[in-house]
Amino acid sequence: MAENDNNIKRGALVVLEGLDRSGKSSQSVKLVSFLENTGCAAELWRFPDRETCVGKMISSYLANQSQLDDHTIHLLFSANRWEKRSLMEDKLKAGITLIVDRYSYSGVAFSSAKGLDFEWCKAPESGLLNPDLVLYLDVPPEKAAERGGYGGERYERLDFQKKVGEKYESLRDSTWKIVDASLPMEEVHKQVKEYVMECVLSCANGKPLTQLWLQ
Ligand code: T5A
Repeated sequence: MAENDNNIKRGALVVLEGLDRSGKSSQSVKLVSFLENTGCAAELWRFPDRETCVGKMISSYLANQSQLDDHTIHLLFSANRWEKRSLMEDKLKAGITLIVDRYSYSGVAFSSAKGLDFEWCKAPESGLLNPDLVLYLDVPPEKAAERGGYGGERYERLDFQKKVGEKYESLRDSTWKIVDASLPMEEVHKQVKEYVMECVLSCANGKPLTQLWLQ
């Protein structure tokens, strides 16, 4: 499928971001099923990937079953993305669209909201694959907190989620689309699928695969 590394016909790298309980997982599942129904090869990915050795350490930390220094857990989240980078590239070059539930932006927003330096947080993410589209599911933290299962994990506190939302604002670039995620689930799906179809078509026609946050 590849023509050359500058302009390859490939799958799209689509990332969903947002506060805890903004609806990322629900929308990711709906998107993959929509794409498959239109005959487009698509896979659902999520970070943290809790199945790897690194992912198990992260999962235990998030469940408050272990304690780690803030810098250490930040680097583990990043390592968890690096360990999947080459497989992601292979899939995209094979024409498979990846719908990814959280990515580097979560890494930077959550760690910098704890007080770590913003640029320091970005550094280990530099060189990962650059998403073609970032869908930010925008919901007031108070509304997200009313949704099912909130409060079970380490970062699910209203005051902290407000800070995370501010950090996300500093990360926005031209690949981002802001979606009103306080609307009913089907309406949110309608918005996101339009953005995604446009992106999938442009990657299928040939688009360079670039790297994130390189100087
Ligand atoms: N983290 C993550 C870092 O600190 N650094 C990193 O590098 C990374 C990758 C785990 C935590 O790790 C942090 C961020 C997180 O705190 P996670 O496992 O993705 O990340 O945790 P959550 O974001 O909390 O994932 P959730 O699955 O819990 O939330 P989602 O996916 O945003 O929401 P979803 O779809 O599961 O929906 C939650 C509830 O809301 C309802 C659903 O039915 C469900 O009950 N809902 C709606 N209700 C009304 N209207 C809508 N539009 C709705 N959409 C969903």
